[in-house]
Amino acid sequence: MEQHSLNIAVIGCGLGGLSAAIALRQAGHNVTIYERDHTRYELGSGIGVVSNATKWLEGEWGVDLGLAKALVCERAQIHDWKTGKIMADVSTGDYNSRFGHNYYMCYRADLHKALLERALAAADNVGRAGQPAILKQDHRCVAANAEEGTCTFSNGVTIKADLVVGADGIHSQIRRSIGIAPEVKPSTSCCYRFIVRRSKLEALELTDLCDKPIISMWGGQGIDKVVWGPSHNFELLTAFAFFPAERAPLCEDGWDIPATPSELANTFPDIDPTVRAVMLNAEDVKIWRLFEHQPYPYRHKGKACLIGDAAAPMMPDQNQGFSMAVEDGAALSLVLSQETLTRLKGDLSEALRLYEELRSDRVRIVQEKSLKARTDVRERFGFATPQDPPGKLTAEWLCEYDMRKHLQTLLDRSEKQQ
Ligand SMILES: Cc1cc2nc3c(=O)[nH]c(=O)nc-3n(C[C@H](O)[C@H](O)[C@H](O)COP(=O)(O)OP(=O)(O)OC[C@H]3O[C@@H](n4cnc5c(N)ncnc54)[C@H](O)[C@@H]3O)c2cc1C
Ligand SMILES: *[C@@H]1O[C@H](CO)[C@@H](O)[C@H](O)[C@H]1NC(C)=O
Ligand SMILES: CC(=O)N[C@H]1CO[C@H](CO)[C@@H](O)[C@@H]1O
Repeated sequence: MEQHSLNIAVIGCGLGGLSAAIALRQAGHNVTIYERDHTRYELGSGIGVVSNATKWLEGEWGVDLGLAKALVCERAQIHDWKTGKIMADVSTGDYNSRFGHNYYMCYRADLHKALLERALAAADNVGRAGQPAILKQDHRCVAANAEEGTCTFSNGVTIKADLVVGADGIHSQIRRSIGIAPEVKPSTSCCYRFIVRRSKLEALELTDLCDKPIISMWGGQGIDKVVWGPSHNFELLTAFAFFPAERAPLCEDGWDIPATPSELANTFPDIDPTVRAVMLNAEDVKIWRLFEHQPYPYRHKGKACLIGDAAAPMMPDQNQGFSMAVEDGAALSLVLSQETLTRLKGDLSEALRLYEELRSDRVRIVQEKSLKARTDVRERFGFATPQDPPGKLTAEWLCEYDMRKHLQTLLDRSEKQQ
C-alpha cells in the first residue's frame, strides 16, 4: 500500500546492515541482504549499547535486548593496574530514567541473532513492520555501479536495486565503488578481544567478576588498558585488552585473527594477578591491529550509500561503533520514510543528501573522541570526573540528541532555499 516502495539491497549482514534492514522494511521498502559468508553467530566480544541506540532497537524496532541476554549496566569501576584496587567507582545512576532507555552490555553474537530474527520475521507477527527482509548468503560483492544501482558478486550474480546500502564493514567494497580511497595509518595500539565462560571463573573461584552488571577497567593512562564486563545473562565475561603495537607477537588488520591465552597473558606481565589468571582461561582470543582512518569525504553517490564501519570506522575505545551504526540505519529510514519521500516528491538523491547531512558531523565527532580516548581514559564517555578534559564526549551529548528534530530543521531549511 505504500506509495514510495523501493527495492533496497543491503550489502553485509553485520550489525549495521541488520539495523538498516529492520528500519527500512518498517518504512515500507523491500529489503534484500547480501552477505559474503555463511552467517555465523559466535563472533565478537562485548558491545555497549547506549540509550539512544536502545531507543531505536527496543522503542521503534521491537528488538527485545533483555530476551537477547543483555544486561543493564549499573556502574563502571577503574582499578589500579598492578594491585586491582578500585580507584574510581561511577554509578550510571538515573541514566535510564533520564534518557528513557537502558544502557546495555551485550555479547555481539546475541545482538546479531536478535537483529537477524527481527529483520527476517514474518510481517504479521509484528504489526506494522513491512515485508520481511530476504537474506542471501555466500554473496561476496566484488563490484558495484552507483549510478546504475547494480552490484556484482563473486558467485557471478548481478543485481539491480533502487538503492544499494554499503554495510560491508571496514574494508567496504561499496565504499571503493563510490570512489573513496581511505587514508589510513597504523595506530600505535593493538587489541585482544576475548571471552571467559562462567564455568572457568567458577574453577578459579572468581564468579563475582561476572555477577554484577559492571564495566571494569584497568589502566587507560596510556595505551595499555583492559576493559571487561559480563554479558549473556551473566554467563560470559567479554573483554578487550589494548597494548602498544611493538609488543605484539603478531598484529594484523582483521577481526578474526586467533591468538592463545598465554600470548594474551604474557603481553601484560605486570597487571593485577587476578586479571592474568582470568586471561589464562580466556576463549575465542582474537588479536587485531588498529588503524586510524581519516574521515571520508562523503557517504553517498548516485544510488549507493554507506553506513556503519563502511562509512566511518572508529577506534573501539568508546565502544560506540555499534550505536553509530544503529543511528545510521535509523537515519536512512527517516529520510526514506513515506512522509519524507512525499515531502521530497520521491527524490531519492535529495533523500541521500539529507542522510549525509544528518550523519556526517555527529559521526565525525564520535570518531574523533574515540581516537582521543585511546590513550586517555578521562576522555571515555560515561566516566564523568571533576577533571574532565574540555569537550569530552558526554552521555548527555550522545543521548539527548533528537534525530527527528534535526531532520525537520534540515528539511525546513532546504525547502526555504528553493
Ligand atoms: C567478526 C566480527 C567481530 C566483531 N567483534 C566486535 C566486538 O567484540 N566488539 C565491538 O565493539 N565490535 C565488534 N565488531 C565490530 C562491530 O560489529 C562494528 O564496529 C559495528 O557493529 C558496525 O557494524 P557494521 O555492520 O558496519 O560492520 P560489521 O559488523 O563488520 O559487518 C560487516 C558485514 O559485511 C560483510 N561483508 C564484508 N565485505 C563484504 C562483501 N564484499 N560482500 C558482502 N558482504 C560483506 C561481513 O562479513 C560482515 O558480516 C566485530 C565485527 C566483526 C565482523
Ligand atoms: C515489494 O514486494 C511486494 C511483495 O512481494 C511486491 O508486491 C512489490 O511490488 C514490491 N515492491 C517493489 C518496489 O518491487
Ligand atoms: C536520536 C534520538 O532518538 N534521540 C533521543 C535520545 O534520547 C532522548 C531522551 O530520551 C530523546 O529526547 C532524543 O529524542
